[in-house]
Amino acid sequence: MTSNDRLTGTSEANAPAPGSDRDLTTARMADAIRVLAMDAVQQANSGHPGMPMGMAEIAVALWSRHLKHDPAEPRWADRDRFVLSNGHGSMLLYALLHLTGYDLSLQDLKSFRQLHSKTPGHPEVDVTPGVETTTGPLGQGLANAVGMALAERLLAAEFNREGLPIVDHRTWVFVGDGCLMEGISHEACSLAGTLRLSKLVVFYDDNGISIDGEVRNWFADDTVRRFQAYGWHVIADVDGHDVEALDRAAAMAADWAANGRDGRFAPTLIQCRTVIGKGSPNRAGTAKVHGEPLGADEIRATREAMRAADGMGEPWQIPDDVRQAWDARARGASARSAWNAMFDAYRAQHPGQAAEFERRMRGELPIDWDDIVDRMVDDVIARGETIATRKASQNALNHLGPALPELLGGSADLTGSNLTDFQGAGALRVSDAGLVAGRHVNYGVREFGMSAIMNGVALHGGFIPYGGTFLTFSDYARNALRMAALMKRRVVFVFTHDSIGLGEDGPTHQPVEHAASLRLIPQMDVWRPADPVESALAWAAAIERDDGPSSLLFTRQAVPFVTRSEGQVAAIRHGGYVLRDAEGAQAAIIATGSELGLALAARELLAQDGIEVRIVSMPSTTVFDRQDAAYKARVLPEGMPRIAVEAGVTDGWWKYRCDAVVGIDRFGESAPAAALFELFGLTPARLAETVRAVLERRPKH
Ligand SMILES: Cc1ncc(C[n+]2csc(CCOP(=O)(O)OP(=O)(O)O)c2C)c(N)n1
Repeated sequence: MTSNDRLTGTSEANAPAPGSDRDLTTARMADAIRVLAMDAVQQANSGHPGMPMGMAEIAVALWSRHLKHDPAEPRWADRDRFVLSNGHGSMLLYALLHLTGYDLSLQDLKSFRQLHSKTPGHPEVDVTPGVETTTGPLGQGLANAVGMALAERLLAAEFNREGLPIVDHRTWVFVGDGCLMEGISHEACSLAGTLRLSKLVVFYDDNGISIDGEVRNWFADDTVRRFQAYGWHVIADVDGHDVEALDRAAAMAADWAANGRDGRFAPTLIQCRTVIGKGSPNRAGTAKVHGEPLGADEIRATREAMRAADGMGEPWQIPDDVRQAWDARARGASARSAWNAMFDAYRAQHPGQAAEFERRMRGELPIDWDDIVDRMVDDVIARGETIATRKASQNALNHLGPALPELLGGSADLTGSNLTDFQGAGALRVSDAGLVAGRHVNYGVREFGMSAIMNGVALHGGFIPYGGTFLTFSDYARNALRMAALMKRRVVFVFTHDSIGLGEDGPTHQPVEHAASLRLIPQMDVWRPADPVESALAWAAAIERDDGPSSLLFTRQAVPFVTRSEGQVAAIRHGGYVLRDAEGAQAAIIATGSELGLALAARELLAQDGIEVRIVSMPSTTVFDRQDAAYKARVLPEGMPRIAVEAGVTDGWWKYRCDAVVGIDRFGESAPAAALFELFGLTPARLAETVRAVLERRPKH
């Protein structure tokens, strides 16, 4: 038996006869998408008409017959999630949101791609109501969707009660050839298959065209068998312009999502054979229609050629019957009120759980959060341990994990190195019936996939995802980190083995430029804590931050515990603070992470020579940079020479107007850590020497 179904033609008994009212209505609905996409791209003089025109019937089938949503409440917790992974076709989504009744006017469509419009070039979450995630970098939307489907399953397992499935929705995705060519689609779909995320349904826009032309010259995979090999259900060879066939495929996928297929739960791929730019007499089926306006003549010819476009003859013209057919507000309102009634019953029977669900979906921290942090910090200080900061991170998680059920951890196959699991976390596992819930996800060796999946988990709501890998592999994940920052989502990226201090694994594994390069990403907070106290507070800051991601950089090697006053502990939250000072300090050493210990030792050496220095610990430059000018001037006073030290590239430190920066502007070497710190001059003696040299260079007052 082949495990894919073939659905072709409309010959089934319940399909409307060609030319029937229903057939005409669906054709007019699809043509409405086409004209809006053509007109908007033409007006903006940029954009991608081909995909919306080619996926119009798929959109009709899904959005008018299957998608559970309420245009009046785009944030309804139990809505189906819809992800346009091929985000260049943004006009498809904008047309759908406009036509189904979201707060997106025709005027908004006319402002497509203009400054501050609600219709930016690619879909952006929080800009347009109904857009679930920011897409455009191909493949990542699909990975986000895997995260959404994972979050749905886990929340359902945690909160649903007998007869009260308050979490029960599907995640629908549109992808094109580009998404499936991208490597991240392999990472994400392989994991989705393994985890049997049956409520994930992907429509593949199999049009054979990408920007360079016919994809058979560079993308000849057997996609159906590829997804079967991942363990997915596949519905192959669906005519992507036959709404009835698409409807049946979606219904089948929805049935399998709920009940499994022959008892087997798996995500579903629906392979839709389409023609890019369908409807355009001269451009359909060509790469030319992918990403440029059709032009006035071709638009006119397209309008004339459309069989069902009566009343759509002028730009932006959508007749009332088409608007009514698309309007999803009544259906949405009734679906949501049914859910509200269920939730009321849930609240009556499980008041604590209901409140907790609402808290989680709002992304609020528990009421006793401050106490949780205080207890954690008190414990860390009392222990006073000299340990690796990765271990300190795990100790923090042992406090935070049990107290915050929304924390969902994970690692890209480095759990024992990243120390991302906490006591009692429980590993997420699968059984024949689906997921066996746990609080730690083994993402496998899939750094990019993990990161984009975590973004999807955060976008879904109900969880604060975190996941670990080695810092040097942050590059693999980089665009997902950027997307988390762009989308301002609370995702915590744990990066251990943060310098040459990892030692023998050598330059392939020793990050040099990574801390500096993560700090370049706007809206990304980067922490490189120096000891268990700073590690705990870095975690607290990352969790409290609800408007962006954080990268937490931890050492492999042990670092000395640092004593602090209460005021200094509090000041860690400013990102940089004065840790040691002296009357008449002649210079400030700024240090992060494992180099703080070095700076403290250099200070001792200098003191023996009668040179007093101030030590500034700077666990987070990104947070420090946001402090007000007065605070920054107190920490780094004008006129006090500054010497920065970090086991990484020096570039980023010059912005603090340093007199010298001690760092590593080359790749590392394979050797024990101590030998490497020696080799690169990262020793107390060399640092003290640098300070002396700076002071000698400075004019004496
Ligand atoms: C990661 C990434 N690489 C490149 C691009 C630029 N790009 C946008 S669309 C596209 C081709 C996509 O082809 P396909 O998915 O088949 O879309 P269609 O031609 O069907 O619209 C490319 C290369 C991108 N958006 N993201």
